Amino acid sequence: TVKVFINGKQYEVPANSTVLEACNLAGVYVPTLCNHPRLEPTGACRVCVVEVEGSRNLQPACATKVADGMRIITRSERVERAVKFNLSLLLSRHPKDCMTCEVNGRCEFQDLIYRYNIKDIFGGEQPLSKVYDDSSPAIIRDLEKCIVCGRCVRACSELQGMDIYSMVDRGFESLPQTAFEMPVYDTDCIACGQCSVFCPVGAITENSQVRKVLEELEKHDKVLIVQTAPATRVALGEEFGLEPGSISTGKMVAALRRLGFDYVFDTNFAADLTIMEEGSEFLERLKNGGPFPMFTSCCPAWINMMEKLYPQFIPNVSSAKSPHQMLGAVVKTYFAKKINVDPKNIFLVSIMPCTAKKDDIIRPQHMINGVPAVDVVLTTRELAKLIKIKKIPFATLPDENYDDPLGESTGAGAIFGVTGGVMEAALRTAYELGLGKPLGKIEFESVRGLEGIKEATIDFNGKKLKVAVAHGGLNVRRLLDKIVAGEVYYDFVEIMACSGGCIGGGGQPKSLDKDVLVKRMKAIYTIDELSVIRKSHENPSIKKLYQEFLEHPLSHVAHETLHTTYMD
Ligand code: HC1
Ligand code: SF4
Repeated sequence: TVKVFINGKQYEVPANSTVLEACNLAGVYVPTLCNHPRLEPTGACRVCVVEVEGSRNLQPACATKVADGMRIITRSERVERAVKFNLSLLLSRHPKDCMTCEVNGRCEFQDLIYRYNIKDIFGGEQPLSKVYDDSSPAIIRDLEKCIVCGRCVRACSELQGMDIYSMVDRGFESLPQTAFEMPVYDTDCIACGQCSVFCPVGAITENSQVRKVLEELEKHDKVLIVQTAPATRVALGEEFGLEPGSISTGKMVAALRRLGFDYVFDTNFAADLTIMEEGSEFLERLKNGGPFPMFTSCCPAWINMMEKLYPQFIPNVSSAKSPHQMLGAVVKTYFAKKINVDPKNIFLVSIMPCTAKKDDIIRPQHMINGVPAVDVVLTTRELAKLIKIKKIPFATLPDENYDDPLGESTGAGAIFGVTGGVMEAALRTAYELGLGKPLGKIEFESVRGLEGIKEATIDFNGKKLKVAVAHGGLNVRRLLDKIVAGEVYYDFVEIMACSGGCIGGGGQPKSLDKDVLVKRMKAIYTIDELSVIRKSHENPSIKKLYQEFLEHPLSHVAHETLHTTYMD
């Protein structure tokens, strides 16, 4: 540690801290905009400037390292004047249509403008960028709102390894642009939405369907069904002021009923169903000799990446649809029949931590007898918005349960929401179904945690299975490149395009908490631990669904309903 003085008071801070981290540790407020605790600092926006004794110029706190004995001033007239000037400049080239902005009320820039009482001193005469890109079903880029912080560029490159954007200078104005200024959907973009989660303003947002869902809820001329992903329940509360990692499953279900949905089903149920199919597929491949590695298929951003950049792996990816598609397919066949309603008159919404799922639902392979299996995907953020618009008092709602028959789930289904979870759930079931004997210990610790690439060797009745788990596009690409080069061999690989898996999805609440993924991850494992049943094949509702409709895993009807194909 080193000693620093902040506004005259002495603190001890880790020697490699930035001035910003030191101030945060000391509880001293420093405004930030381009900085994000999960991205490399750049000092671009100069909103975090401070005085450092011995330096002539103000220094960006995010990009300045502490030194022993450093004297830092965060509160002075000079600092205040600089912060206000920098904010005024940004505001002068920012539209003033906050009323209709997707992130109104949740905008880091708006908060600073309010806090520093910035008036539009330049009169908003600067020309605004005209880039409006709604080519993607996943995200919308409205670059007149861009404040050039570069967080989207860094998220897409540093975390996702996709490099879709770079800062292009156009006179005094730079913008995060795609190569040749192509519509983002025509690039290699995988629709993961990380750029939208890291955008502090409304320049990149999910392609919102809130109005569409409001309209359906108000018309209510169809049977309205909703399903919720494993990872939404451990993050939704953050939008209502709860700590990251708060589990709000029961309140979320209650809110969805108050919104007017007729049935609230659980994607976790379908995660159990996925394990039945995918686990059985893996056992088949073990019998038939491959192809290996088998890759998991539930992450649609990974599927986009695979089809665009690694099409040689098409035969390797499990043919199992993702859980929310399986649930959609079961709703529009089995359940429609059960309630005697034409599938055309069912409107199914998936609440997902993910923007790529918005892209996934329009794949032609996912049509069920001429209707889409899932009609609309809302992100966790959009659900929060809907709940707020409808003035539902989230924090004081009672805990309610999911509806039958597609609402019962196990701990194995729950852990789908975190990196390593699909692998662990699949191993729990493949082991017991394959070997016909109970697992001693059902936790597979070696595939847990937030390390980017995890490997394990599992003893499968004498056969040593090599498995790997990767999450976050950059790690995924590193692992795949090694597999392509023949440097490593695995039997089974789980891939999630976002860091942390779905808990860190592009549709999750934005967070400036650097430990947000750890907190959400812990919540997911708590749900597993508290579950009475923790293996997918022991889910009674799954057993019943096979008895009444699907016959057995990989049956003809299961293939027709629950499996898919890929294309390059
Ligand atoms: Fe996921 Fe999945 S776990 S992909 O990470 O397989 O989005 O939460 O819903 O479908 O179950 C996301 C989460 C989600 C699917 C499941
Ligand atoms: Fe990059 Fe993902 Fe944004 Fe596409 S959606 S530009 S891949 S961060």
